[in-house]
Amino acid sequence: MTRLLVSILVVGMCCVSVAQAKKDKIVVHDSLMEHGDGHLMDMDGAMVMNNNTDKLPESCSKISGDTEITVHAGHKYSKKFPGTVYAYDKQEWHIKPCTRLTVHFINDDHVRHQWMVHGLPKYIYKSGMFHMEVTGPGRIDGTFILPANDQTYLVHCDMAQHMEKGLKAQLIVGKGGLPIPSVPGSTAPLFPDTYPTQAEMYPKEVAAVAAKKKAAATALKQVKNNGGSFFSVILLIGVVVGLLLTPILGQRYKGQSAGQVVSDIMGLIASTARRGLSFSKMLMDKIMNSISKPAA
Ligand SMILES: [Cu+2]
Repeated sequence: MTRLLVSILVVGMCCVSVAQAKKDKIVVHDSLMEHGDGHLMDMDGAMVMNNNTDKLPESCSKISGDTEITVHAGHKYSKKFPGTVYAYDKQEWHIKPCTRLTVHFINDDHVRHQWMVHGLPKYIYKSGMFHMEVTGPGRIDGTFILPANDQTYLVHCDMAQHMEKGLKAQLIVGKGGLPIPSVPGSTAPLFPDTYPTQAEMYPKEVAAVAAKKKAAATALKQVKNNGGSFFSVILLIGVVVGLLLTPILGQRYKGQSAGQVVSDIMGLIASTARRGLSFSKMLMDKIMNSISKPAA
């Protein structure tokens, strides 16, 4: 019986592993349809835009050589960059000018990822772009020819938030140009995160809190020095009540002028006094009635 259960368990685990492996299997998209102008697509979410194997950029007299790179995109590559969700396996590629570059782009995730280059000559590449994308685990191959000038090109995934979450890199041709900012692990961020102290962020508010604490400590000290006299206790209670009421009143009278605040407080006092008098009168009437009422 035990052997039977162990056998069932082992077979079950094997089935789960096989199913997972099948799910993560990299699909090779090698039967793309040519739609014209270097636009290649299939029905399974794979696409290359502006594929170019033979049109020379004006700055090149000939193709200097053929180079192939394999690029991975996936969540697992982001682990070395805290705060990111996705990344390419590399963040920089150095390529010689006028190279015919073939990119084997592999998406390791179960989402849609792209490898897009921007800033290419628009007379060859529509919108100045070379674009590859794969939906789900899969591989796609595309080729383009780089110009002769030393330049650094932005590479990214244009799916919403994917670049901001780490899918950003740079393609450095020749000596390169100005670096692309905020490439994870490679270049300085455009908007660096800083971690200022509260005192640096809110100097007035922090100073006010410190002043209140100091006032409370001074009052307490006076109470101790005076042996807890009646007036000192009253002073301490006043300070504590004041400290407690300050944020409440501050919230209530936020944005109001001093005149408005005084007027509102006077109104509150008058209203409270009227209610107190009214209550006292009602109480007195009841007492008088009960006294003057003849006993049954
Ligand atoms: Cu993506």
